[in-house]
Amino acid sequence: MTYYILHNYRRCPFCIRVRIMLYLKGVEYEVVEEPLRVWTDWMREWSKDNNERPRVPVLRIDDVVYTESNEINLMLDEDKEYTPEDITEMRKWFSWCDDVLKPQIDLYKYGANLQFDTEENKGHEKKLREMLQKLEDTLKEKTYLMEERLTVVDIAIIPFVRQIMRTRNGVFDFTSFPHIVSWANTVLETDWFQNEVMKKRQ
Ligand SMILES: N[C@@H](CCC(=O)N[C@@H](CS)C(=O)NCC(=O)O)C(=O)O
Repeated sequence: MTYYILHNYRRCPFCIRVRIMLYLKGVEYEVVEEPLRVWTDWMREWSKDNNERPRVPVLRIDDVVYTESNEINLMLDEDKEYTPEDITEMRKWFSWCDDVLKPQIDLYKYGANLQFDTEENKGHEKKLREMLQKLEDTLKEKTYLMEERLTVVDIAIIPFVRQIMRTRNGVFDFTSFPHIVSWANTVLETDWFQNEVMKKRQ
């Protein structure tokens, strides 16, 4: 029998991506919690041997080790047939999320150089709103980003929308992004997300 182990940090949006996919695929897995910076011995040793900085998620399937949340999800989703054009479109969304949206969320959350400043935050919020507008405009046309069903692309981005929703007790005003909210809630408000994917394990 194939054995799955996920090195995980509960609130990490990258880990949430993978836990959503594992749930949707019905995969049973063991969780190893990684309190960031106090890595488990396995994690420290694996990173040292592979000359990689320790980061979660890491998914181990028997003896094979997978890193990078979106790559893990594509691999878990391999029963779906995607054309090369689909993959190109998916990777565009992945890099928009990880290289454009995520850094802006970090600025909005923590400030430049982790120095939060109320005045500067207004500028960070404005920029974040401009980015979310792109998502809102796409979701005006369709229920999900790529197909008429939840795909790896939605699963990649929804955990980051959740992060914005939870920053400073939900102060971010989503009134002008109704499509983003209802799209994200097709995952975030489900029982399976709240009780299985976000289950507290320790
Ligand atoms: N590109 C990676 C990013 C993973 C990542 O940055 N994880 C964070 C947790 S949210 C982490 O492990 N940070 C520890 C560190 O960077 O030292 C992925 O998609 O899996």
